[in-house]
Amino acid sequence: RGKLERVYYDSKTVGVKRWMQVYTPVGYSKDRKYPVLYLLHGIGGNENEEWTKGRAHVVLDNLIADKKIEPMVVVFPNGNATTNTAAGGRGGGRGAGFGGWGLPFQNDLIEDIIPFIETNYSVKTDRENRALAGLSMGGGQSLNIGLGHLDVFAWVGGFSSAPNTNPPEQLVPDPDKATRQLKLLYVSCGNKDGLISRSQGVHAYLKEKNVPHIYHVDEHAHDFQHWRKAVFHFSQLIFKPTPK
Ligand code: FER
Repeated sequence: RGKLERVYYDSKTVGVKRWMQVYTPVGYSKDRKYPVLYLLHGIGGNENEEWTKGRAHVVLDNLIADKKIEPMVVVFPNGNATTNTAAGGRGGGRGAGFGGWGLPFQNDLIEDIIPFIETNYSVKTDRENRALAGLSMGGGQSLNIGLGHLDVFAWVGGFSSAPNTNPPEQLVPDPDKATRQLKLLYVSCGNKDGLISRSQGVHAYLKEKNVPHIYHVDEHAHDFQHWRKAVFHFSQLIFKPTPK
């Protein structure tokens, strides 16, 4: 089993100390450097530690034990970057521009969280060793921020992405550039999920523009049956020779 710890960091973006959970794999050692997956929760999450309550770290433990994935550091931030550190989910969630979930979280991730992780953990610091994925609200954030920062992330995944997802032509304004830069773009949703039209729209646009991606639809709804499978699948594709 790896280790989950709560760490506090100074968010210059928000102006307060915030916290996140960091998973280090079994045998984590400063003698080696690890790739990093940033994994974002949904609107009901974080103060409830959504991904880890959903046992995502156990899925990763098992895949590492089976040598199916690279040992990696996984960061579970709070995706609602407001001064109310207890807010997590709905607090400020649906305001104009989606409150703390929009630009504030983008800045918190890029300017505060990633530098904190790269200073305090033994990790690789190039784009091909950073992945960004999330569920629902966090799926929308991952597509928005990840595709908007191809210089930072080479692997991007949106699971059951919510209505905060930018329109596809805004997500990928330059299909050739995205095709060149991305190692993986993964879009998944359950076919019983009321939000599936967002994922369908992204997939249709990517297909039309010939941007390589994985589009995975299963039989689940907006729930952890889908998300556990998504993280099981996505984590086995990242930090490896490109599946393209
Ligand atoms: C919405 C429906 C769902 C919405 C967000 C969600 C902001 C997010 C759901 C989740 O994160 O689980 O209309 O608008």
